[in-house]
Amino acid sequence: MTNPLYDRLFGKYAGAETPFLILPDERVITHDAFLRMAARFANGITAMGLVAGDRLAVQVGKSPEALAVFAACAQTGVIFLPLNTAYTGAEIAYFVENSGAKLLLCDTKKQADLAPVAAANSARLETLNGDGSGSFTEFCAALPEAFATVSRSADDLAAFLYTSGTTGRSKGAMLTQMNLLDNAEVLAKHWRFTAEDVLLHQLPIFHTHGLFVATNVCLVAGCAMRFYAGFDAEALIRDIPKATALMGVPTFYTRLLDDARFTKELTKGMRLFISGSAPLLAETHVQFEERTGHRILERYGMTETNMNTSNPYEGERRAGTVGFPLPGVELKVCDPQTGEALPQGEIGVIEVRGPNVFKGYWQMPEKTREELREDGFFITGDLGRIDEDGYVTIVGRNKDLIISGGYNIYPKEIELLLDEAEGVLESAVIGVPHPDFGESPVGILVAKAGAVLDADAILKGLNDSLARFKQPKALVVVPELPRNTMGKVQKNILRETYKAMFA
Ligand code: MLC
Ligand code: AMP
Repeated sequence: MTNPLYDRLFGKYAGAETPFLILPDERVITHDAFLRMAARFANGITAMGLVAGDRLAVQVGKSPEALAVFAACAQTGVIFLPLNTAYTGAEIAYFVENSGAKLLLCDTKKQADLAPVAAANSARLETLNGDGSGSFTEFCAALPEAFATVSRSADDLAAFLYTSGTTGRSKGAMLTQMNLLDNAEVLAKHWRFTAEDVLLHQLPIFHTHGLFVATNVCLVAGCAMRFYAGFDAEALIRDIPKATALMGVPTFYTRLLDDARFTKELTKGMRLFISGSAPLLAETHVQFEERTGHRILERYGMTETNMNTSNPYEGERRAGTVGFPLPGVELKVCDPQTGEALPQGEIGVIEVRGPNVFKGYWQMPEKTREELREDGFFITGDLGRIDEDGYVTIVGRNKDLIISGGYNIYPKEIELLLDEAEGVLESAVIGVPHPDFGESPVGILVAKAGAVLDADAILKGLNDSLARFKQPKALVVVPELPRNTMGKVQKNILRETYKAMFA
């Protein structure tokens, strides 16, 4: 009986009294203690009637318990479906309905809001709070600390991560055990992680970066993580001398650079700073090196593919590039119209293939066919170029996507809501450079004849439907939207007009 994901990430630590999670109050959870908690949760999930292949949706604050739910899913073969804590009840309703989740875990504060969602979908609802309390942990408290691991194969599904699209609703990316394992093992080796490392973990654990990259790499290497509820610059400054590595989105690094206490002296014991999920400005890379002497290692990935490329550990970490395809990953730059591979140096859509690439979108065979070719290449929608030394540079996107502080925001989702607001004739949402978040959404509105738009009321009206981080940071009213001869809104003109809005 084997279960590759559980065996290779978790099971191998049975009895190991080595530190796994170090909490801000210096409390240590060893690998073995973590495994025992996960086994209790595996017994709990099983007692609640879930079996391998069922979906368990979690919208919970970051905690050791939340992470142990992921391990319990691996051990039981249940598919783990983490959800952004910022999502509204309306957004969660879609994920629960679409995934057919049997169990939904949420914070007690969200319980009243989500009870009707769970009931409408015949899902069980239990609570798990950021401090580890809740009905789920109470249910599991007296259960055995051992669980007979359910047999699974590398091709079985391990997780669903929902990702939005340029049109329509979010799609559940189906990730197999192999997708996660292969990538974590490649990355741990590529970035030289060992049991001696201590990773500063301040990313959320409901996305690829914090969950599958940061956590799984540490589990492969056997090292400890200093584990925080979220980004906290004070805690970073305090704890950097006790750590060796940090993984973050570019906002982490620009914020650290804004702090005069972040110096070469402070970071002298650090081995590695890794950035990803959004473009790191070459200028940030240069400033970071000037300040600390460290060259940030930038890598490139996606929910559907895990990590695709990385700058080298040894060798030149080239600012403004995302490095080379990782071992086992094939990457080509293709003509967006024909799909033909383009000659080196030309700009086109990046396509990738390898054991890291997902299995498809849950119950969306057409969407899967549109993006995942029969030969296994996934069309990323990112525009890139490969230089003569083989470094990949992302130059833009062939998809209408805004990335704010590492979170993806699809303009269409916001435009549909703005178009419904009182007095609005039509809208266009664009991404505008933002000093903290990299990019932020701005809504451009056209009023119906005779209507006077109230921007504050329109923004307030989004609160029930749209997570705060997706809401436009500004609304602008214009007489009409610029259109080309085909009638298509020219967002490039709008982006140019408003590019200095947050400068
Ligand atoms: C928070 N807010 C944001 C935001 N995060 N607004 C825009 N964009 C964001 N990313 C808003 C909140 O709604 C709130 O608004 C206010 O900012 C304060 O919230 P907060 O929670 O205190 O913010 P903070 O802790 O400062 O968070 C900022 C952040 C965080 C950048 C640290 O967003 C973050 O951790 N981002 C990482 C995202 C990530 O992990 N992405 C990986 C995706 S995987 P208000 O108005 O209510 O005050 C992927 C694949 C790959 O992309 O390659 O890795
Ligand atoms: P997500 O769907 O949340 O996984 O976001 C994936 C997207 O983030 C990619 O398609 C890219 O557009 C972007 N991305 C990730 N890493 C980088 C990077 N290092 N540089 C530029 N864009 C990146």
